Amino acid sequence: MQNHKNSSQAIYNEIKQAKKILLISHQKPDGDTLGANFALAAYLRQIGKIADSFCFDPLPTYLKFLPQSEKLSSDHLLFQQSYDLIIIVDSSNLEMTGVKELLAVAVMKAPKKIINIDHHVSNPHYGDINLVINDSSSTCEIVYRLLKDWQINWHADIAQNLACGIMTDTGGLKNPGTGYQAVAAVSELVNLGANLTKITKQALQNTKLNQLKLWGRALERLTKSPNYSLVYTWLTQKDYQECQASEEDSEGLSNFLHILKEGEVILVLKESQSGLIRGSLRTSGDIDLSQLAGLFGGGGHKKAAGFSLPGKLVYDNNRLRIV
Ligand SMILES: [Mn+2]
Repeated sequence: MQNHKNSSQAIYNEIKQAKKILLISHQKPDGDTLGANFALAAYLRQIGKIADSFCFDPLPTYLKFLPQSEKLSSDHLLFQQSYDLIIIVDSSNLEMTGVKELLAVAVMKAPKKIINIDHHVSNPHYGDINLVINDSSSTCEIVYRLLKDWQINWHADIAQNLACGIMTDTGGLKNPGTGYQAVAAVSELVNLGANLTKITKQALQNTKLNQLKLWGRALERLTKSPNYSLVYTWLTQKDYQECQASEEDSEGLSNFLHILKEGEVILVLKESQSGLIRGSLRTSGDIDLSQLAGLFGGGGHKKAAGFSLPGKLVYDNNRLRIV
């Protein structure tokens, strides 16, 4: 915790000195990276700073309910502006921002510090100041602790964004990454104005019909490995086409499979259009999946990780093969 307190103070000092701050979320954004971004931006604007929120990809429709989300920009021209400080949230490496090169150029032109706030185990501490807490449920939980340390004046915009990040990254306070701190934070955020019903309806219970049909195919194929405590399933490009679903629609499936009683490890293999097979691993057990995913060149968290391999999925003679 000593480390956390030191970084917390260091980050506060940098913010105090800066006038104009750029906040960056990871590409293909989720509720956590954008919640952390918008919460920090709301706080910074409150204390009179200029804060710009950036994400390589546009705001997903299901997150449009987040306060101050309308200010999110995907404009690369932002990187030509002069910022005093850059804060990157929920990105386990610089590649995840999608703007690694633009960042490098911006820092070279006018040196400025990069603050890295994240909860991924595989984060290599790429920032000048790094606040990486692996056992945090979410980046929003870390930002919550920061804002508590700084004794800010809370308002509902900040609370709603942070609660959304914790709720989405923990699957509604249910997945194994959910600790006491996450539950306590959400409880207090509700007291500070967060609306959990709205977050649940907008960001957690928002599965589309075609998406469920696609998941249905994967559910039908669920197979328990005879040798390992592993349950796996798969989706092919044909499945996406026949269900009129996009690759994005398979997201959430592996988290959903946490409801399974059997299997310590859940593996979902998905054929992507790019010729890669993406694997998502989930566990409720005491296994470090980031290491397992690492064997295939992937990474992630202890309880949730992923990897990609070149190839296609073929199922014949009751066997699934990668060719
Ligand atoms: Mn996260």
